[in-house]
Amino acid sequence: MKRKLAIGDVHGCLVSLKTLLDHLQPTEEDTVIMLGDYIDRGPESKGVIDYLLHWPWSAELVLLKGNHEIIMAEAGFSADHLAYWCQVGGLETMASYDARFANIPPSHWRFIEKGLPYFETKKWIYVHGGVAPKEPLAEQDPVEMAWRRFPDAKPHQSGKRVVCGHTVQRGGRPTNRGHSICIDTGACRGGWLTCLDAKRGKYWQANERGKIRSGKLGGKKRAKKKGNKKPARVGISVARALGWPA
Ligand SMILES: [Mn+2]
Repeated sequence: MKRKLAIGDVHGCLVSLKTLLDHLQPTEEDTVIMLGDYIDRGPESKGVIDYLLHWPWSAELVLLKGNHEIIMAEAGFSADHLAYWCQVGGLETMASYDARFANIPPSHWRFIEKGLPYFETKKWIYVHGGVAPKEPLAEQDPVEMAWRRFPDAKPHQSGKRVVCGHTVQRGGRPTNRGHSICIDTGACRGGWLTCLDAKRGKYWQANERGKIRSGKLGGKKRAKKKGNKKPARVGISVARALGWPA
């Protein structure tokens, strides 16, 4: 059985990632698409990168780039960049390298840089944040694709449906809006790491306690009414100051 298995934001949650893949046992017929945000906030960012660099499965592995990989790659540019990274979970990543930049091997820096902006199949688009609705994918800005938020998602002109991460779904389950499905379910915040087989509408989730559960994707939900906007976090204002769209 050929499967396209999309996995959401890992954020250093190695136990969740291993638990999920041990359960799914992806074979050479499968493709595993990692949606990015491998690092930051969670306990084992270094371990997650090592695991993916030494991918133990015969399934093809597709690695997308999340906004946290972009932030880490730019952390060395200036004190402001470094401070921003630390605010959004970089401290935990640094801790996983014993708090020394010199301990981050070149292979890990290359890993951080190499992720793709998106991956597409005949019917699906996989991306970290989201896509601009009216532009061909190849013409879109990769940084914007990593930062777009799920509530702003609109159908893409190609007619393909989008699978994304990046925006934590508070209920701990993936959200299906028809044209777009978000599978970031807050792995590093005591939540779940989600893997979605979009074609079959089936998902599996694991957490840091090594638990597994599964479910069927629900029907599309209406967008919630606007209003009651939460105040932006400190990190977001820094991101704006540095020219990153929040
Ligand atoms: Mn993200």
